[in-house]
Amino acid sequence: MVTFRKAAWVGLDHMPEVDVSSYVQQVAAGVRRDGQLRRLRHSLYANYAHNYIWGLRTKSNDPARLSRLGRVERLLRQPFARIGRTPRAAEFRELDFHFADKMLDTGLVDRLASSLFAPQRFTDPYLDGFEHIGAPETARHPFLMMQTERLFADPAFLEICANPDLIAFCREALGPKAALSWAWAWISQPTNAAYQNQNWHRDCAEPLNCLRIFVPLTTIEGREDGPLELIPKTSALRAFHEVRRFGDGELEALKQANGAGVVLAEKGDVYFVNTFALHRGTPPLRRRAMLSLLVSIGPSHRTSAIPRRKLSELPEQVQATVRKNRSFFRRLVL
Ligand SMILES: O=C(O)CCC(=O)C(=O)O
Repeated sequence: MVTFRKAAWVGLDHMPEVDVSSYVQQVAAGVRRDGQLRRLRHSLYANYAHNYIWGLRTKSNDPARLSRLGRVERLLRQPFARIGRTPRAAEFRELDFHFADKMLDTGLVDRLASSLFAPQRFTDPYLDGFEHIGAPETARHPFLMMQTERLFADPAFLEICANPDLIAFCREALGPKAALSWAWAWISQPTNAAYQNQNWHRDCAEPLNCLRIFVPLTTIEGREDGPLELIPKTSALRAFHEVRRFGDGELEALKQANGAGVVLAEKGDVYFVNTFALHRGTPPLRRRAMLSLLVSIGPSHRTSAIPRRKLSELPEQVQATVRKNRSFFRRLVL
């Protein structure tokens, strides 16, 4: 369960989430440059993002309120944008879901999967203090998260984010101010009990206008691979909007009425989800790897922890796309 924080002034030692390092830690680790102006800029941005989420977004989960606030955000940030006009974006608005067959090159997906399956330090955002150093196969823990800084620096990760059709869909669904705001890569390990996000929930602490992109890094052929399960058309539903996990039994009628389903996918397939809709991961019997991108108009409370890089520091193969889509990458690239 997410621990709901309160609006507050946060300092340079603030960690936006378990194991997402603070400005001070990043400077000490050499992944962020320091300076008086940089501190001031970071401080202002981190406080804006923190309070946008913990002061405004999480005040209430009432879908009607969120929809009103979301409209205000769109009006302020992109007053002339027309969103949801393409058939696929209109369908996404209705269903909370869009599946894109073979959007990515499978070799590229394999490259990121290799980085994730390599021996390294893994943590678990749901379990403060947990770490596993080594190969994933040697861990028994159900959830292994790749270190964020390592993920953001991975050339294959950047190449996936720079897929022109992926960016185009985000703009169709959210508008021209859609930007990459955070990302997670994790391994779900075989387990016979639902762990954390493998229980029904809504994502309740994400920006007002956002979507999540799921990129399976291993094939999801059936139940044994722990597919995402979704109840479509529930992002605007008033029922079940409390911030908690829900039991299968509680949602049975809704699942029947809306046609809940699991998402099977081959490597290279990508799916876009409005994760304010009811969803859950399912416990896999085989090891499963996933990349998920958060794309939004406003920032996530974690966004300020992204050490932004110069365009010239990015791998050459992504520079042209990033240059063409500066707004989409504004939170990653200076
Ligand atoms: O593992 C999955 O497919 C589900 C992830 C999920 O529910 C979440 O991250 O909120």
